[in-house]
Amino acid sequence: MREQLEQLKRDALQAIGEATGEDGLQDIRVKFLGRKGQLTALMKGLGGLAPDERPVVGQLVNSVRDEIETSLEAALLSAREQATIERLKSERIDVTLPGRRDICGTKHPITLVTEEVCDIFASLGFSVAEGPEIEHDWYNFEALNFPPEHPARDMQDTFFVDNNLLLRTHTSPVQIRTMLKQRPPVRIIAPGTVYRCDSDATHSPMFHQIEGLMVDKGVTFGDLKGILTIFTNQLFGQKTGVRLRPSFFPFTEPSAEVDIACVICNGKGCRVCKNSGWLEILGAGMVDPEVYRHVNYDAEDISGFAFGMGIERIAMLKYGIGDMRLLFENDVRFLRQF
Ligand code: 2NM
Repeated sequence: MREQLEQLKRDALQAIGEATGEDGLQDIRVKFLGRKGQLTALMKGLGGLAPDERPVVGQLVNSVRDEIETSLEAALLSAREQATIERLKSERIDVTLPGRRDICGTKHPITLVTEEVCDIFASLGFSVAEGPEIEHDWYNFEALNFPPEHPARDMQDTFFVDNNLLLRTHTSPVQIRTMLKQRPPVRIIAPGTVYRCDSDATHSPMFHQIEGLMVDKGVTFGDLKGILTIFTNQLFGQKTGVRLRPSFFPFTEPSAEVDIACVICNGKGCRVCKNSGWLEILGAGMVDPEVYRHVNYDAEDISGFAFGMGIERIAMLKYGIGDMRLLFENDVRFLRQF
């Protein structure tokens, strides 16, 4: 029995020496020390020994178990250490490698121009107002003094949703809604998407506008000219020439078109300005008393001006974009440049 115990110990210690990894060592523990292991099997023989031999051999069993146990623990410890070293080696990262950059979008030129125009008018005391893109005929035409038979009200020019519902053809209904909600002083700009039944190389059925409105006691045409000159100088540069030409809109009287000196040829005449040296960028005028009547303002008490501009045209002039369709194709090779 002693011999068997010594042999078992030698076998176990050898196996421990040859084992690789934690799993192998756990298998050895089961094989030699487990409930159905070799040492347990040997202990069954204790009963067959002479009574005076039992304690001695019993002690030997204990010491063999302790020795195997100690050796196993030591081997397990170093196996775990080795595993950690291997893991750290395999997980090592090269912190000097260049990082992967997030793909980052850019703002659309229409957004950039809208924000810039809004910022300029914010600095002049205007706040941003918004409204629905599907409008009632009344807000889009009637309140703005369009006569019942005006051509803009035609199916040819306007997208109708229903009898009296349409896609707004300008953002002026936002001004009407604002005036109905709020008494003067009013100082707002209304940026937004508008729709017209028109589609060719130079017209998109969906485009963008910013309109503005200032109403207060004693607002004059001089204020209109001053504010819009400050605006064009901020947007296109201090030395940009500005001129006003008489015009007509149903909702303003008098009305004007605002030109800037051609930003391409500096007024000398080129293809973009059709050799005139001037570019039309704004429509404007003193709000017609008929509009005030529709929103219950007293035209004897207050006055004001309004203006409107197309964002696509301004974006094309500002960034030198030759074809408007580039603004709607959303080709990232184009958009990435902004
Ligand atoms: C323009 C030109 C001139 C305009 C007028 C109004 C309102 F609601 F006050 F009557 N809103 N926008 C206006 C005036 C718009 O766009 C070319």
